[in-house]
Amino acid sequence: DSSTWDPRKALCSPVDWNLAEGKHSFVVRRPGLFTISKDVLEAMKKSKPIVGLETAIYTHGFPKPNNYDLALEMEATVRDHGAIPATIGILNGRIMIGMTSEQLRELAESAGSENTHKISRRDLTYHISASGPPLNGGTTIAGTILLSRIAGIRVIATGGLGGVHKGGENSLDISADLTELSRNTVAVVTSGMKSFLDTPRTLEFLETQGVFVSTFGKKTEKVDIPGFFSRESGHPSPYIVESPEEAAHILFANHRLGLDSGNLYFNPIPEEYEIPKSEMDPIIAAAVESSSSVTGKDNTPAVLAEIVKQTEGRSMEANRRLVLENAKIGAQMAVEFSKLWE
Ligand code: PSU
Ligand code: MN
Repeated sequence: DSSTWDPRKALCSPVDWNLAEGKHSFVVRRPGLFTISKDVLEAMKKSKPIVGLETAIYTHGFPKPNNYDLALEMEATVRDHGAIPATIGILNGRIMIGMTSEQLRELAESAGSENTHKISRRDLTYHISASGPPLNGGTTIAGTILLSRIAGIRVIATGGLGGVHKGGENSLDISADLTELSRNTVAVVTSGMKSFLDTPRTLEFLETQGVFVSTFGKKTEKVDIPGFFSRESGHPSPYIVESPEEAAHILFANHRLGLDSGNLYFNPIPEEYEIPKSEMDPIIAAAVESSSSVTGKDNTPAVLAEIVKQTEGRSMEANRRLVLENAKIGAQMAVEFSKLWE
């Protein structure tokens, strides 16, 4: 009975039943590395729609205790819209695909501690195999994409996408979110690149990498790539998608062709929660400036913390609202996708 399958004891993965049932080809051949929550395992077995959720937003985006509250709200929103949430992260050196609320609490409360890190592709193996104290990790979009792919999860809902940083043509600071999108057929629902990135260069990079880039909106209107806190960025979206159903069809076609590349679905922040671009631009510019000495993966959290400070928390509330909207759209896409995959 695979519902009692324990990755720490199992000699083989649940690959057989998953392949037999078709939808979630779970090809983990390294027992002991993954812990799949009971809910997610059950959903995989029954081929129910699943939405992958990242955790860097809890460990390195939202401060405590809001991070834990948001984790619960995200999961509830996915469920309210007919899908099962799979929050993905590293807890005590184990890759978690889905977590209980106690596990979510443990990860969220460990934010800021010296053994809790931000996990992209290059960080993953160290955290599950290093000697020393057990490590925790919040997976970035890149980390979440690659783990979702392994687990057969097709749709991820998140807040802000990493990209090419301003000055990236010199620093070469380009998020692994972009390269990971280029090699895994997973759909990512996001509200824009993080506000302080170089949008045109990020779009160029995504085009080169063959990533499908779209924004939800009306095809008869001009639609921008959203600017995260604001709906506009001044840069038109390459494609416009009108509904989660249409998005699911595009993702499905990508799977059928076996292109191996990812899909981006930008979902602009709802008008009532947006902070106008004119207001955010100077705040962002100042935050980037004051964090310019912080390099590598610590730069993003430093800039975000400064933006929260300068907006007196308004940016955090906007972020919360948009990420919950994305959980809803992600769930609707996963539901539509599962109808096509039948
Ligand atoms: N946007 C936020 N908070 C975050 C992130 C984005 O508002 O914590 C995270 C996401 O997990 C994203 C990551 O994948 O930042 C990108 O970081 P980097 O630029 O270091 O690749
Ligand atoms: Mn970077």
